[in-house]
Order: sequence, then C-alpha cells, then structure tokens
Amino acid sequence: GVPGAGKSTSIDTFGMHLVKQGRRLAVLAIDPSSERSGGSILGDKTRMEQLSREKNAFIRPSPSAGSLGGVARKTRETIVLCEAAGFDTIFVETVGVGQSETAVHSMVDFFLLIQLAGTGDELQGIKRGIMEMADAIVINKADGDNIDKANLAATHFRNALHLFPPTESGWRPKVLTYSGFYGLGIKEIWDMVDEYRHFATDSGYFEEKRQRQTKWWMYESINEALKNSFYQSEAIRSLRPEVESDILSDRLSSFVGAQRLLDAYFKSLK
Ligand SMILES: Nc1nc2c(ncn2[C@@H]2O[C@H](COP(=O)(O)OP(=O)(O)OP(=O)(O)O)[C@@H](O)[C@H]2O)c(=O)[nH]1
Ligand SMILES: [Mg+2]
Repeated sequence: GVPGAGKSTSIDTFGMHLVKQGRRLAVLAIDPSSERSGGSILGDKTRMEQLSREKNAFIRPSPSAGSLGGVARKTRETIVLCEAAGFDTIFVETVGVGQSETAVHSMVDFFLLIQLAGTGDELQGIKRGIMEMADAIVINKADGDNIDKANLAATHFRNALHLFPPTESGWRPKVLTYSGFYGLGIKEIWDMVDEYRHFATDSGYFEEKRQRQTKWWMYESINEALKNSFYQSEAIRSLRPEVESDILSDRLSSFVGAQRLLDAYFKSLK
C-alpha cells in the first residue's frame, strides 16, 4: 500500500487477530527507510501499539539504509530465520511505489494490496503490474462516511480485475473492504487468505511457488556476486573509462565495448 494507506495500523489489527488465535507472528519491512515517510523504528512501533506489547509478535526494525536489492535479500534471509525460530506467520510490509513489490513477490506466499477509496479514478494511480501481482485487493478505511465510497471502489476493482488474464495459480483475486482502525472486516480477510492457502495447497501451486522462489534466490545471489566481482575488479576499473569514451564517440559499438570489458575481466581471472 502507498504511504498512508494504513499498513502499520492494519498490521497491528491483523496481527492481534492472529496472535489471539495462538499464532506467532513476525513483521518485517522491506523498504529502506530513506524511501519511507518517517518509517523509523519508533514510528512503526507506536503505530503497532498493541502488537509491540505481545510476546508472540516480533517486529523487526525497518532497515535504515542500503540498496533495495540488499535489503530484499536480508529480508528473505530473515524470513528463513524467523521460520526456523518458530514464527508461523510472517508479514512483509512494503510501500506501494517503486520496485520493492517485485522483490516482495518473490518471497511471499500471498500478496495483499491495500488500497483506499478515492475520487473514482483510483485505478489510474496504480501500476497495472502491481495489481497483477495481487492475490487480493483490500480497501481500507471503510468506516464512517467512507463506507459507500469504499464499496464503490471495490466494484471498480472487481470490474478491472475481470479484464486481467487468469492468474498462474488459477486463483481469482478477491476484493474486500475493511477498516484496520476500527477492526471491521478483519476476520473475512483472514478467512479469504486461508481459503487461498487451501486452494493453492490442494493444487500443488503453493509448494511449486516456494520451490521456484528458493531457486530464484540462489540465482539472484549468484548474479549479484558476479556483478560485484566484475565491477570491483581492478582490470575493469582501469579499463572502463577508456571503453566508455570509445563507445560514446562511436569508435566502438556498445556490443564490442561490452565484449572488450568481458574479455579483460575473464583474462584477469586466469
Ligand atoms: N478512518 C480510518 N483511518 C485509518 C484506518 N487505518 C489507518 N488510518 C489512519 O491513516 C493514517 C495512516 O495510517 P498508517 O497505518 O500509519 O499508514 P501506513 O500505510 O503505515 O503509512 P506509512 O508508514 O507512512 O507508509 C493514520 O492517521 C491512521 O490513523 C482506518 O481503517 N480508518
Ligand atoms: Mg507505516
């Protein structure tokens, strides 16, 4: 969800719902705080006021710095660690802007998009790609004067989703309204997540997706390490400015330039 959509408030409410059922919950955030609007540790903990007092809930402070890729990898590692430590439910929070959703999508079982009812043109502000990743869209702040608007927004989203191609899992993404602040519609959302879990487990998709993610992270780590090794090597550092200026002045094509650098790199390894 975008800043202000009510992620922290919702995690607090959803989290309490689960903790009361005897679950152990870990909450991780993926956005480096430079991107966040005041997403400091204290800020998040005061927004998750109830949850932060629960001994069966662990809230990891938001990373304070680092590249998105680095933060994403650490979050993935933390998920594995939390599972090993006995947390049976893990929330990964991300701000609905930028590239972080793709990284999140590659580490979660279920992707929930939090939206707000707007002026009727809410669909325009959302990247199609993000909507395509969502297993459900939930419209927050369906309380007080806002209930009708939220229901209308839900209808818009349902109609929009109908135009999308079927999802890989065969699951039809659901649209629900709720109020994180007043705790309305929370049970319905969790029942729906549960329904998905049964659906995907029965079809085998759940396990298949996890295995694909496991593989993806291995190759992602390899790619990252290779890239670093390349760009940090002495051979590349000294040759790069020259090749770059050659391609900029059309003395070399981009492809020949790339080959020249790669050759120099591989030679330096021998
Ligand atoms: N009326 C109403 N207000 C809400 C609800 N949920 C959150 N809010 C309010 O919306 C504001 C933003 O809520 P947050 O939970 O901090 O939103 P967030 O998505 O975590 O925001 P960032 O951390 O800035 O990305 C706060 O003032 C909340 O009190 C709700 O269900 N109904
Ligand atoms: Mg927040």
